[in-house]
Amino acid sequence: MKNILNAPFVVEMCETTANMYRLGWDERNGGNISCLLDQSELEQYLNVNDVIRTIPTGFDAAELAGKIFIVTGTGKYFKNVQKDPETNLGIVRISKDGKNAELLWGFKDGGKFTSEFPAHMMSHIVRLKQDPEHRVVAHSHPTYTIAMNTVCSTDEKDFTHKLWQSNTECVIVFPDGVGVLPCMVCGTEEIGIATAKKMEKHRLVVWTNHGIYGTGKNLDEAFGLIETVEKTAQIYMLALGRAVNVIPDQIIKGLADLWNLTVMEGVLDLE
Ligand code: 2HA
Ligand code: ZN
Repeated sequence: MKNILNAPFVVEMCETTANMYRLGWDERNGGNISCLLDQSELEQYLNVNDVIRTIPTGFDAAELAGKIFIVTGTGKYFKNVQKDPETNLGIVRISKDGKNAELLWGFKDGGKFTSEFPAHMMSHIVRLKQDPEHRVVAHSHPTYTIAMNTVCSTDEKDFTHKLWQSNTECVIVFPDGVGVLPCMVCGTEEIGIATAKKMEKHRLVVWTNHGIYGTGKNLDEAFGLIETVEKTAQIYMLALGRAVNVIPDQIIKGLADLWNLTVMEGVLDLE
């Protein structure tokens, strides 16, 4: 067996959480990440028949039965993942009935997965239907994204438009736009269901007064989506009220056409 601490999926989780912490996005225990693993890759590092313990999922995850995820722990700090991955991360397999997660590695101190596990798992279910190559759900509390969401309407077309208007990268990186949820109680099945519903159309979902979810085929893609929103939200907040040059809708359309992208409906006014 190879040493799991050198496995690319463990190393990448360590690097991503460390990057997010250093960027100031994940204070204290803020943020959580889950990544769908390939069983044959995992078998190079672990005997997947050895279940350490089972942890109730708290909701019906049967659609993901047999799927294996590496996930950050509840109450754990992104700041600490790199120095102790085996305590701050866990690898879990969803049981046949979807009621339990079978712990295969990690959460060494008796811990369990993030409180946002329902939102993560429900988002995986929806994103896998949109894109079979989907693997990652990442949640973070990036400062400028939350600031922009504080001063802007929660209308997701308006929020998406403001981002597209502020940085020419935006429509190219997220032509599908950003879904926005109103302020809700987090850590619940209800916010999980609402998040997953938004994920039918968007890879990015803002939780008002809280943070953002990004998804993708790998950690780079999920991180890159959040990073692009956050960079642009910073531009928006720095320029607030003083913008003279916003990107015209014709140019946004031109960028999308150049890259053969289908953009979120109802955002651009091209009359
Ligand atoms: O786990 O970010 O949304 C801490 C959070 C909850
Ligand atoms: Zn959060």
